[in-house]
Amino acid sequence: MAIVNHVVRTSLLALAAGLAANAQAAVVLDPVMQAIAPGIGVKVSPFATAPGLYGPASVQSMRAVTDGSNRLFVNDTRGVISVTDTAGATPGVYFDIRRQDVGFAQINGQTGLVSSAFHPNFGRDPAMPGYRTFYTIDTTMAAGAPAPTLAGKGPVNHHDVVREWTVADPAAATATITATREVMRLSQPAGDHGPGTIAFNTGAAPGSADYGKLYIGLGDGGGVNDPYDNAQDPRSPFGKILRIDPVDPDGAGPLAYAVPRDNPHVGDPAALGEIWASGLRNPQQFGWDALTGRMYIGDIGQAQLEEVNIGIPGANYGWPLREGTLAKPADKSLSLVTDDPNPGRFTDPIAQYDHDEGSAIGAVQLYRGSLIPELAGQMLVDDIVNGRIFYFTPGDTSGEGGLALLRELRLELDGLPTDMMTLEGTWRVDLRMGVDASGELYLLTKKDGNIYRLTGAVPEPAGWAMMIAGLGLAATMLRRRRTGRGAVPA
Ligand SMILES: [Ca+2]
Ligand SMILES: [Ca+2]
Ligand SMILES: [Ca+2]
Repeated sequence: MAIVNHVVRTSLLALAAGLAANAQAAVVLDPVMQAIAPGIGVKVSPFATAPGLYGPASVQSMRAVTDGSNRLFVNDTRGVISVTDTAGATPGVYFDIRRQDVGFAQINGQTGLVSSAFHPNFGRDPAMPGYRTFYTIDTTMAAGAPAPTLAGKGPVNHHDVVREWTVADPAAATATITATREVMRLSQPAGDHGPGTIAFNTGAAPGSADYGKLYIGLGDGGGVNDPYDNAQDPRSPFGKILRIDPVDPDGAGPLAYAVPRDNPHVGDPAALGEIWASGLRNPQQFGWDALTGRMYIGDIGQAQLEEVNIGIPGANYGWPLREGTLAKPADKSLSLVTDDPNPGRFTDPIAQYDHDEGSAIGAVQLYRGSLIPELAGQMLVDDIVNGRIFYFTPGDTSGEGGLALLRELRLELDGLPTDMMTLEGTWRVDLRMGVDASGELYLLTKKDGNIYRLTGAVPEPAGWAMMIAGLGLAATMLRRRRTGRGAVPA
């Protein structure tokens, strides 16, 4: 077996891999050869812990509302939305879907109350739509459930349901629900790679085309290498980001939302009008740059590569035919990548990292806060599993393959270098990120509901000996602080 640079060229392997159509196809063993180097350091500070009503809070996202209250709503997939504020008020339970008669069922760690989105007018202008509404996506069992609005290809494992909730008073500390309705119900073929994020483009101004449009990120419906061929099927909602107007156009009838006329596939009978982007494996987290309005999508990879994509209406990000900037064999039993070129119809990521560095991309968060000027305009991403945080300049092409060059964010707690694995005391941090209305950054641990805040930059790194000593020391100090043993300087 010959090894040329970082690729293995062997016709035997290519044939075994079902790659005979392209005799030149080469398996790429190390898609990104350059290791991610350390970059700037920031201070991390414990902020709050979400209340664990049904076991440790499984926090997957945090939403700021722009009603001037500085409230932060924290989404626990076990069924709870809790609320704190930028001052770090002790989080209280805002909403508990288990107390609503909707058939809620958390089947595994990728299901449950997966995401929530507050209407951009929530708590702002009582004369305008959305003043008292927020939206959630949750999972229910399929047996005995209403018929789905949209169905993925393959068997039926469970349903994903987008719901609208109306509250009595948007300023209240807990949600008193006065009305609810199903907006959309989807049948999903497997238990994983389902809903990730639902969100409004909070940067869209009232009256603009994107204002009040709800984006719904859906993975490929589950399994290895999209076994039911959902992501490339324009009639399947899975492996897509959908965009809908969640307002029921007639207040009755089967369709409880509208398809925006400016969606990219409207008028194409071969495609669902709801589809905004396609060819995604598990776009669990996406969001917008508050300054430019540009959308960024993280896509969790299978074999080798974790992606950051720019959101473009109508774009096809290639899954399961592409992973990162490389190709995937048509043979679904193979989890590997080859160097076949992009045939042109797929949109490549602007940044990627490989599984030498991590294994699943979490947040994609463009920093527009003011506490850390060193990160202004930088895109921050994290690896869900090991909790490492990387950053890059969107548009930079100085990395391998003309993509952006990633650096690793260094963390310090109370003046001591640390990292999220050490702080959380686990090999699986289950890290996500959130942002407040001022653009400041928070770290969310889905494992236990701990929330941290990034509060400023730190000087250049200490020596290695200091770093190694500091890793354990910072964690010990944090544990003491949490258990009230021993004063720790603020
Ligand atoms: Ca590598
Ligand atoms: Ca209707
Ligand atoms: Ca892709």
